[in-house]
Amino acid sequence: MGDAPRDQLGVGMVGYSFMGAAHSQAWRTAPRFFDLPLRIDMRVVAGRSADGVRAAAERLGWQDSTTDWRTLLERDDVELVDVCTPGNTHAEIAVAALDAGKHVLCEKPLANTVAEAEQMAAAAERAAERGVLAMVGFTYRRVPAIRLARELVADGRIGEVRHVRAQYLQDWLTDPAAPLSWRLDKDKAGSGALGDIGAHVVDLAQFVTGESLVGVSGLLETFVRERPVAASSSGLSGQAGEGTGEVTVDDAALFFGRLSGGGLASFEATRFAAGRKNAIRLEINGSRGSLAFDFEDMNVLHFFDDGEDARTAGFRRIVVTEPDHPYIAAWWPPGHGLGYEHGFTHQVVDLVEDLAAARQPRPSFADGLAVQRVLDAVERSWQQGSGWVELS
Ligand code: SOE
Repeated sequence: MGDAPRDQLGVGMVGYSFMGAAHSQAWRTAPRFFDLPLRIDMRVVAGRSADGVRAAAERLGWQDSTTDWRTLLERDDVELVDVCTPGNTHAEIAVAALDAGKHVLCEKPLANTVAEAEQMAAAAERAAERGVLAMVGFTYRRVPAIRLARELVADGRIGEVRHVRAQYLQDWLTDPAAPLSWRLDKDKAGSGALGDIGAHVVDLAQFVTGESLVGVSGLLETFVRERPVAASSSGLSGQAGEGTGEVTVDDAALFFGRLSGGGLASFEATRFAAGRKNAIRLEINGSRGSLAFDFEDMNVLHFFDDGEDARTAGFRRIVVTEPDHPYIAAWWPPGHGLGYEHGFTHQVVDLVEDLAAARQPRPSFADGLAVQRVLDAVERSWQQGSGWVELS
């Protein structure tokens, strides 16, 4: 690139809570550690409360704020809209932004229903014909150890995939006094643990193996059906207010499926795994070896090579902090490790590089729709007594 001036990427973000803060730090940090082909300009953040959004703009580093996300679409200095709102608003905002010629980054899961996700994927396809691109934010794809796992599978290091064992375990709802939040409201979130965190492991299983699920069977459970209404909330926690309300989503989801290559996959997503804070566990057993990952030790990937001398073979603990590992060279000296927020930063890096190259970023809205279809199939299976549901 030399010293030529870079084209600018003006960003407008909608929503400024937990995910908005995570995305803001990524937009701020990416150009400070990576040599990006576009100059990121954090133009404006939108949110419903005038005071709240003004304070968020100040705190998170946005130049301007607004209470009306539609104004982002009218601004010539906004080239990309980053959607960090609850799922029930994704389709409306993302479709309007794409139709207005803005690139879109949309938080996961893509939508609350398959119908909305289809509408979004169709809008993305239309927009792509005009060079306007869309991506869904399955950020854990950008964890270096996960990216390395994908490379090893693609290189044939574990052979044909026989088993995927995927879990996403959290415990922020074990206390029945934890108040209701939008994540417990079907109208806003679409589903509970299934869509919020199960979606991540479905995406990871398909991403790392390079295969897709062709059918599933599932079981959902809501352990605590009534909770205090929230007087206020911040991130995943909140203050209980007066009275109680109904939990309208699942607390936990258990499902299994078959992969397109013939392997078997099992999934567990729960917010009731006491002591498990953000345990994303992925184990893949192939015909030549295995891989295992746990986000609670996110800088490590375990690798077993079945071709090794049986006397010394065993799971190898690879510390994924070396310059030869994905994304690492841009960060700290070898061995110093990364955290939760780095996945979001890498997401921005990959997205900006794809936009500059006019290349479809992945996961695309079509990829997000594929995950949505799996979530929907799990729900339908549960409604039909956990019967098998085919995915085309
Ligand atoms: C809550 O379960 C949550 O914040 C998810 O919504 C995010 O996608 C995940 O990264 C962390 O947990």
